[in-house]
Amino acid sequence: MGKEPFKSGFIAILGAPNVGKSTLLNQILGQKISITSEKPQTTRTRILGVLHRPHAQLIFLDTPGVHQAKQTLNKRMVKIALGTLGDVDQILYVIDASRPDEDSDAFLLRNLRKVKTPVILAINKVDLIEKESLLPLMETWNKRHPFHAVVPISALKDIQIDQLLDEMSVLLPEGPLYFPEDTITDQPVRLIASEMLREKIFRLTSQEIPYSVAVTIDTFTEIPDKNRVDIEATIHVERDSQKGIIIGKGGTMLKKIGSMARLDIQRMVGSQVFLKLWVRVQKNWSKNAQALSGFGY
Ligand SMILES: Nc1nc2c(ncn2[C@@H]2O[C@H](COP(=O)(O)OP(=O)(O)OP(=O)(O)O)[C@@H](O)[C@H]2O)c(=O)[nH]1
Ligand SMILES: [Mg+2]
Repeated sequence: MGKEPFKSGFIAILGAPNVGKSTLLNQILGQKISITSEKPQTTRTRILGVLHRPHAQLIFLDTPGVHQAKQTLNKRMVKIALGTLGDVDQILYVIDASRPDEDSDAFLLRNLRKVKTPVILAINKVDLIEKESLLPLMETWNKRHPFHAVVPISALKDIQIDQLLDEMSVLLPEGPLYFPEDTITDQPVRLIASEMLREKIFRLTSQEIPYSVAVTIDTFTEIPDKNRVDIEATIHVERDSQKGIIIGKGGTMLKKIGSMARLDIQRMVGSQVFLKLWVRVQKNWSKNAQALSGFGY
């Protein structure tokens, strides 16, 4: 018997906003590196995550949800997502079985046709639908694109994720070990920390607030002999009124954001975390090209 070949490659996770792309990446890795929320347009940048299997290395690129964007920030997000198309070995296309997004999917499928990259379709959130509606949905989608495989899954409930990984591994080309065995992501810890903060704001606030917020880490100081990390971060908003909402009555909202984010960051760094937060108004940053680049978008 010959030696089993080692397979590896880059896989872009693409789909409409809110279909569960980041939830799926976290479930695959068994670790939270990409933030999630019940609101669309949560992910703003390309998030890399590496899965090590016995005979394969799967390198995932989580991307912002693709939609027909109008705002400056959203246009950049879509550009980032579509920009992965040509550079990957495989595409994992994710849809939400419980809620069609015709416009976004039609737009994304048009872009998919321009590349030759093989595509696997993951029909996510099957935990939310009646069993009988799955087969017709699979048939409809099979007609829309020559997918290499169609796998119904639930990212949240961990249903059929192993089957999906098997399909993806088979389809990967033979290749090298791109990342050392202990690499999970290329994102610096402080960047993930800023994202954890942004996630809490996405989850705790409503209307335009989540979309008017960017977070930067000002200082990140490890104090090994105290097994502690001290972090100072700034929450940037676009208007004075938003600053008031983020701080909340008597500072309650800011406290809530801080304590929830602290738990996530502590789990990630494996030590105690002291978190100090500031709120700053930077007028209309989301429409300003220079400000966007400054925030890494
Ligand atoms: N019931 C159910 N909910 C899910 C599943 N997967 C994701 N969700 C939920 O769907 C919402 C969106 O999940 P995200 O992972 O943030 O979606 P996304 O595709 O990354 O969204 P964007 O980054 O905004 O494009 C969250 O509330 C998740 O908990 C699933 O399999 N079942
Ligand atoms: Mg996401």
